[in-house]
Amino acid sequence: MNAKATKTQPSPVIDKAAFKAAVIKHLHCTLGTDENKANNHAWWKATCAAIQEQVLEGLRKTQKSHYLNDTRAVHYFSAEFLMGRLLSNNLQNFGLFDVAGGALKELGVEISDILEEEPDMALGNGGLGRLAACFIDSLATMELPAIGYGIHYEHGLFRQEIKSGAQIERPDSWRDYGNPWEICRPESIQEVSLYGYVETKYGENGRVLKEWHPGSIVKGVPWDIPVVGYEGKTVNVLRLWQSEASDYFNWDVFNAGGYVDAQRENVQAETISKVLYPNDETEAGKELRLIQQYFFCSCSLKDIIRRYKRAHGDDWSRFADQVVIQLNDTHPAISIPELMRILVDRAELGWDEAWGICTKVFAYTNHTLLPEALEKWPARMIEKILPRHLEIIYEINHRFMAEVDKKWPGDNAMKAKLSIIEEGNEKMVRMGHLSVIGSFAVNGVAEMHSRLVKSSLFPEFDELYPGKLTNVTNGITPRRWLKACNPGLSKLIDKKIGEDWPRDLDKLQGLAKFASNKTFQKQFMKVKLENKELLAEEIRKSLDIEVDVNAIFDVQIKRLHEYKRQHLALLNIMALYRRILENPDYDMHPRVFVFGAKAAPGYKLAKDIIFAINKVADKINNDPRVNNKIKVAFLPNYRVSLAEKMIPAADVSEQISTAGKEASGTGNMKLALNGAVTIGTLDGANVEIAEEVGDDNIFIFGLTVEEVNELKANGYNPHDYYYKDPEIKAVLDWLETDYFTPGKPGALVSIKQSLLDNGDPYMVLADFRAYSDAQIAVDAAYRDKERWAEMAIINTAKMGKFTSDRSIRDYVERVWKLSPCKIES
Ligand code: 4GP
Repeated sequence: MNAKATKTQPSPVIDKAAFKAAVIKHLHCTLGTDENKANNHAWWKATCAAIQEQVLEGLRKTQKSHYLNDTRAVHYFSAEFLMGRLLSNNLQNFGLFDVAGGALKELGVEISDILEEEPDMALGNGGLGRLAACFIDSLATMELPAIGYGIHYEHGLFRQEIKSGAQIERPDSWRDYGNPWEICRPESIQEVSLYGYVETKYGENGRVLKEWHPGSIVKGVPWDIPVVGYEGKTVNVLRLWQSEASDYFNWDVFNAGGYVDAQRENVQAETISKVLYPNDETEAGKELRLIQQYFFCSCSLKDIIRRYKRAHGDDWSRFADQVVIQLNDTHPAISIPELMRILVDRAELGWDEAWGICTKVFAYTNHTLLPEALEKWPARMIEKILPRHLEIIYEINHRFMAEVDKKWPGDNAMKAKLSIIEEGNEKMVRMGHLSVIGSFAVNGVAEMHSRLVKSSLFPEFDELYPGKLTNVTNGITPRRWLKACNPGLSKLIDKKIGEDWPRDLDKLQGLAKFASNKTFQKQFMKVKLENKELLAEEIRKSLDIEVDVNAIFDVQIKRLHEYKRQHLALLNIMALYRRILENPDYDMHPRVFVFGAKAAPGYKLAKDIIFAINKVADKINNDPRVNNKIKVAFLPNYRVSLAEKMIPAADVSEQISTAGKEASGTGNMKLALNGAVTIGTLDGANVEIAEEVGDDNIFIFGLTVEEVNELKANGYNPHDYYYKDPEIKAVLDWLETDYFTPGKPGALVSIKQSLLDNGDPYMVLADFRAYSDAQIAVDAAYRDKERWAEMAIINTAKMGKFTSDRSIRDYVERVWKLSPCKIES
């Protein structure tokens, strides 16, 4: 190896002997056990406690430096943070992974075993929540003052079991045996008001004063999760709020003999942070969900204000210089009227001054164009839970309507279109409009998505506020998604181009010149093979299916949704199966189709698709005529820690959404970074991935956004494809028989119905032939081993753009205007 390696691996802060001593100390003094009695769980906890010593020291120094420098900070408001496991990440970031591994080995413990003890922190559904986790990793790594704010859900995303092919949801209990990372901060408890009524009073000079008399008060208890940056210098905080009954409210009832009533209040209050809603990209409407949103926003704003006041007292003039708040989707949009309420009703600022502050503080990220995902709340519901906020929303809207009238005089249709309030049978509050109006910047999450936000979602807002709508393409942290999850490839890269790529991912470009080097190709593909062996083992353990590691590992991992089109992949698998049955010599390289996906519990068709994949898998995997050319493995309970095992082993990355529907995608980036070649549509960030890797190193197929729109406008009829293409017809008809579900004909028919009777809303049939042909091209390309290795290497080499450090840099320059803060030791 010939690299002029720049050595910037984090240097270990303590040595093996000291780490070992720390683990033993915690085994004895924190856990009250010893080396002979400890099981893996105890070893895991003791190891966490040992590294937590370093983490907390870093946290203390960071907070002190931020305070002394009175730093401007970003506050990332998100209802979801999909963190996954933290031990390996924290060890890596302190440069202590090998040290810990060595220390544990001397104690007779394998680090890989104890890492498996950690439950995933699954406080999110999918893309949006995992993005938040990658962003706070980058913020800490880039030494930027930042706090993540969210909800301390007692139960995260459900655990998925598969029974007879169908998804069963089980509760997730990530904190059942204690969580070693989190720190409770009772000194920073906040109180949150709900329900009640608003009293209007008149103050000096006839000033109208509003007083909200809440019907209920709950407590927000903060739990801090330290977020360690790479090289461990900055340790920021993720602050998650847990709801509890307010003492003051319950004791009154309790003392009056109402023990049961007091308990009921307790239960109601604690329900707020009990569970994460398991829907991604689906409509709102549930009262508890709105309460959750308000609860964490109100706690977080009060926390920010408390911190600000400690430095600046009642002088609000610097608030917008010190504070920027990023709204991760519209879920935290209720923060806008809440800040207005605090400024106008509590701090007694005039409306214009308050609005001036507000609109310099908030920025909003849109993550989806799907109409069903654009949050709207019944005005009546807001009025009941947050009566004062509804008044404020009306006032914001009233003033905004005047602006609209100035721009488009007398245009009532325009007013109706842009209003925060949607009139109809039931008055609804459009949270997207509120977010755009109350923010100084609005961004989409990939070039194409941001273009569509401007041209189809908010075109008039773009006209009204030129420059407010912008783009920040998503990114992923290479520390978790390459360095930690793929040690084999990371070490190979270190040797080839040096060790500083986790901080500066553009450095991976240096691999491109070795892409056609036979020796490097062999080394690269050897790592891939080893990763495939590990995944094969996982598949064997979990599903009792044997897969050939020389087969193409074709991976589709993401939430189950019609627009992501797992059923398109399924139809192609069925078509391949049929071709083999019709022609036993059908020429294809063996392929293993690996799926991971959770369906929202109430999303019937998504669950039917999971069932269908499993039923088709059963049949194909056990049919000797297939001769092992196809295997299908649906791995249950897809989550961050499973993704970390699947991604390094993938040859092919499936990114096959209907063009215009996937805002960005981030799995596409993780897979390509680990040397998988994408088969995908021109959708979301696939477009930018294609730009980076070049057309020769990606398989693009299918309708473009323009073609999708044109076909829709001309009256798309899926029956045309059904009757024209005999293979499509045969495969869809197959779903109606009992071939895959013996004795139960029609068990899979809902998929056929959605594609024919229901009009195929995501144009699966229109794209089927192009997809199937692209898969044949993938097959051919894979057989040329050297060409394939070159493609895989180029994919890794060209992913520099997709580090979340670059996304954060874009946010800092375009939106947040933040400076890093050096941490004094
Ligand atoms: C997701 C989008 O579907 C995905 O394309 C994007 O990469 C991700 O956000 C992060 O921006 N949306 C959601 C959601 O997860 O719940 O709307």
